[in-house]
Amino acid sequence: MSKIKEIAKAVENGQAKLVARLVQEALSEGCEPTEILNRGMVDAMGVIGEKYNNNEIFVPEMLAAARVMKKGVEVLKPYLAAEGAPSAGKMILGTVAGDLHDIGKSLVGMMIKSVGFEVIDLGIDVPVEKFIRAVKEHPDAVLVGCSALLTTTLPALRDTVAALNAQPFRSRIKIMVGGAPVTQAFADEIGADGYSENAASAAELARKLAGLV
Ligand code: B1M
Repeated sequence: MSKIKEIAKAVENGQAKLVARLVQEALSEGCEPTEILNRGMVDAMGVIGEKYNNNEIFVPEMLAAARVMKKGVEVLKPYLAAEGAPSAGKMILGTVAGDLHDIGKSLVGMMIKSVGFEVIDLGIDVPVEKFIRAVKEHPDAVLVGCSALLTTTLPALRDTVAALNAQPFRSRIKIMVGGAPVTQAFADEIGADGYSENAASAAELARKLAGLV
């Protein structure tokens, strides 16, 4: 079995210590960090989602897989995000109210950091007011990123963007949204400035929205 497949299996089986070792070994063997991330771990989370849909596994197993993925990402982090790069601007980021999914949002944050932004990560289950407070507290923020992973939290995403759109500071920020159930059409409909499908394209979009490209 290739190292990448071993990593995927370790994520699926909830083996945190094993995944940390395998990721380190894969890096030493010259595997690309993005390949380890996408083909090893993100694809495995897709398999976990499928199994959950088919009632083959339940929430505790999903949680275990998420913990393992976080361990693997910890090992990969220095290879994905360039720490200490000059700041391209400041971004406020969070997963919207009612939504506890943080892996995708955190990966987006890491990739955006890697292209030079300072990222203020508000975490998960972030109420509208907290987004607004953070933008007020950081007058140099140029981007706000909102993540939603559940179809049931799309209304919270809509409310968050609507509330940000109604603020006097609106003209100084650009709003970007993403997450599995979010589409470009939905982003347009709710009045966001941009949508991206994954963490790599989110970093490109951040640069574009900030006027850097
Ligand atoms: Co949840 N969950 N979950 N879950 N969970 C999903 C999302 C689901 C698709 C699984 C399934 O049914 N197949 C399903 C949603 C169905 C739907 O609404 N359509 C689901 C469900 C139903 C639930 C619960 C309701 C289950 C329950 O309790 N009955 C519950 C809800 C809790 C809540 O939030 N209130 C729940 C709970 C959980 C756990 C807590 C157990 C755990 C999360 C732990 C954690 O994050 N710390 C969990 C997990 C792990 C998943 C799956 C398996 C994996 C999510 C993940 O981390 N993916 C997921 C199935 C799946 O995704 N295939 C699932 C990997 C990650 C890299 O991808 O998050 O998509 P993703 O992020 C991507 C892009 O979406 C994009 O870039 C990221 C990186 O490339 N992106 C952005 C994300 N945010 C962005 C923001 C941007 C731009 C791009 O700009 C700002």
